[in-house]
Amino acid sequence: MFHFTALHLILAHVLFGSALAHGVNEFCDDDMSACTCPEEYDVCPFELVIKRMITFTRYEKDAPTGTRGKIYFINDQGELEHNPFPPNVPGCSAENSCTPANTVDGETFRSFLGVNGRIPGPTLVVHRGQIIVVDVISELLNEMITIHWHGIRQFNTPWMDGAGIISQCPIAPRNTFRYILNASEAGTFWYHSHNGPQRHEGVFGGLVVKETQGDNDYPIDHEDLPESHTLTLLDWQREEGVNIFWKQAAFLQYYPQVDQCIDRIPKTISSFSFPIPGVDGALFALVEHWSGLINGMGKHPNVAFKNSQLKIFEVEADTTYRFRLIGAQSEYPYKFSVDGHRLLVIATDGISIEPVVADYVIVHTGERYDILLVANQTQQIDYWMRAETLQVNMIQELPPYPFVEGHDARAILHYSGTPPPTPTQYENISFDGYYPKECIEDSLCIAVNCPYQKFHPSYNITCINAHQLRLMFPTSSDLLPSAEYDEQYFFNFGFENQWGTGTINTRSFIFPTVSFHANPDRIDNTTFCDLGVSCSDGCFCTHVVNVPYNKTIRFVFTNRDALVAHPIHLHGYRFHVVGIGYGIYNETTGKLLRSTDEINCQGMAFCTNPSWANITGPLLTIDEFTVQKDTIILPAGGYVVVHFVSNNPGFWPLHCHIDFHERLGMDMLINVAQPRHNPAPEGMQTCGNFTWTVEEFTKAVQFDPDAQLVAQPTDTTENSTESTGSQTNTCKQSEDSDELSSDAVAGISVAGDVFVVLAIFLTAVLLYLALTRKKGVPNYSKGNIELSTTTSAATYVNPARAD
Ligand SMILES: *[C@@H]1O[C@H](CO)[C@@H](O)[C@H](O)[C@H]1NC(C)=O
Ligand SMILES: *[C@@H]1O[C@H](CO)[C@@H](O)[C@H](O)[C@H]1NC(C)=O
Ligand SMILES: *[C@@H]1O[C@H](CO)[C@@H](O)[C@H](O)[C@H]1NC(C)=O
Ligand SMILES: [Cu+2]
Repeated sequence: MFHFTALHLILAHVLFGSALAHGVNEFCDDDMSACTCPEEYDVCPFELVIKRMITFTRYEKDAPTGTRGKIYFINDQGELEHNPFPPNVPGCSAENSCTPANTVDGETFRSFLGVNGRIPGPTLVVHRGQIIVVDVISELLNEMITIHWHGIRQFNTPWMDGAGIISQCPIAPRNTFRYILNASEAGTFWYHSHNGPQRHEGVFGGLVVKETQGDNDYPIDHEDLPESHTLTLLDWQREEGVNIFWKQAAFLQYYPQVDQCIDRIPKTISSFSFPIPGVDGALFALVEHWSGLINGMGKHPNVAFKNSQLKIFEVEADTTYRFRLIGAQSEYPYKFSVDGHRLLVIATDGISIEPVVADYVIVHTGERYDILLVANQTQQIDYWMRAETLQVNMIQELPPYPFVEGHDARAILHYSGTPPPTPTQYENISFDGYYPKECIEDSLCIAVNCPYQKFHPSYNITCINAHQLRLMFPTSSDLLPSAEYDEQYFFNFGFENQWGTGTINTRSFIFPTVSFHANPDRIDNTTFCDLGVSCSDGCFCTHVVNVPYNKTIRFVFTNRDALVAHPIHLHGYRFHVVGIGYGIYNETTGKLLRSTDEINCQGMAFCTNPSWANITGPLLTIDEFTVQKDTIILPAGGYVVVHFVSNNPGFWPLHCHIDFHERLGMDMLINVAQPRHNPAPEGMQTCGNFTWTVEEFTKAVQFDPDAQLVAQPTDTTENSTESTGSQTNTCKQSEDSDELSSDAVAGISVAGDVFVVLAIFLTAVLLYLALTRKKGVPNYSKGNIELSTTTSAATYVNPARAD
């Protein structure tokens, strides 16, 4: 498929020495949904061109950006048909070569952000050890943009992280910005806009780093075809991001189902209700679901199957495939399943885990899950792949409450050998009325990564949650944070202030006016949060917490308002998930009664200074198989405890990955070891085009702060959280100045029945996992894993299986 020669290689090297020339990007053009860099390349050049486009519109390729669009619709034969509007505008033809139509959900005619002419952008496929060079070219009219490389840790290059304003001056219209990254680890990553509410308008795509030794980096035989088997999940919105953002900010909620709210002043709405909740009664979002897309394709509930075009994934019978799921949603977690097939979950957030058999995998925004699917079914040729919200209709008093229908994204799994189904055939695809199988008492279904502790027993669905997953390969001892952390920080995520905006410890994030990394000397710290004073009614400020270098850091994320489960993402790191705690449920209804008793908020209405209710907190352990993630669901009413070694200096955003929550202020910066921050390369200090070379990148990665720091004391002196916030802020003063405790050691303690129950539960889980682990003392090497490379998914029995 790819023709390259030694000459190309030499050419590439020569060109990258100075600048990336157009045309080098021969393995990625507008018509490709995936772009693969050949394994032989050292450096992988890509171009991503960002444009605002209109859905259902094909643009003539030779015309200037945004012009000569032709409207298409999906007719009753399921084919794209040209709507001759404006009159006398001819459709696309062999002479008039056009972009794809981007029909999204078959319904919503609006603008979106196209990457290389499509939504989503192409999946970029590279190999471990390669250097990725991406020129992002903005052809936007008035918006600034950045691209964040989600899951890539950017050691020594925090200014390549693409966090708008934080790591760089956002890319202005008609500018080009060159990102250079190291593909140092294999795994499923992704890229997306990190500036304004843009991501879910289309600026995202997969970034898959394959192992270099052939196809498989997992000891179960499988076909790994990231070009064709990467799925991005998106809850597609009815309106542009800024519209929804400002309506939500004004009224807290947004009602796409109410026509009057779109383009007419509402006159008749007398009662508002929150969006439909999940089984625990908590919400998933403050914006109701509109339609779901898999790889940019889906079907709005108003649209007939024959008038939709869905993504079709081909498989050959009796073969095991890796599918990579990427949670690109703006708001809703999706429960992913494939009719008639069980899934073997083998990786999360780019790291391999011990395989877990599952019927459903829940993927929230920011998360990735890799699954193996054994294509061994024989009854049919086509099966539904479903990504459904977890919303339930509480139309009856007691569970099981039925799941909401139509709030889903569909794709098709097609066994090859016959032509794939056409839209007029979609509605004939069904599977016995049950999917992926019937969940009954004798044969429970398994859901991985529930956003709550459990389903009510009446559902017959067992949850295996993120902290119960185990790594496939042990963490090497030098990278393993200890159970006895050095510093502990509490962050309460919610809508806890008098304005109902997104908050962390009652503080709504406001951006600095210059980039932290590009212009560190020009930072105006008068907007910084003063962490030394209380902010009990809420504050708007630039929330920065300083973290010392190379310590074991514990973060405790809490969710005291118990309104919405939040997926929390930390840039620059992959943390170890050592524990998840949950709220208190009514065992009869399965609904949350209140948030956990383990977190203390000093009786405050808004939780500005959370701590453990019981001084030492729960007993938690960590070992070399403790799962690592970069995005974790924080259950409504519960908490998540993560550990990491603070070995990556930089200003790293910590935020809820729900786009609107983040923009509403549920965001902050973790400032790790400021004296060790590598200065941004020359050229990034001003806005405008930025280009640099692979040689310059390679040099920057080798930055050694110790060589520059000879005269400075060790930075353990800056481990207090007070140092950033000496400036004034808008909050009332209060006695309460002990912002963050830093208890030294976790221990056992007893404070109330709930704590005991939870401690027993956690201990039981850990014991269970310890007992069911394969034998042998891990020696930090791959060789100790007992699965042979010929184990097949069909014969593998998962020891952690709950039934
Ligand atoms: C920035 O790059 C674009 C090409 O992407 C070019 O047309 C423009 O002239 C450049 N501007 C400057 C000031 O160099
Ligand atoms: C749990 O729900 C049931 C049914 O609605 C109710 O009767 C009971 O009082 C609730 N229990 C608590 C502790 O609220
Ligand atoms: C297909 O493979 C799964 C293992 O993933 C196994 O449980 C199931 O029984 C197989 N089904 C058939 C029809 O062979
Ligand atoms: Cu959130």
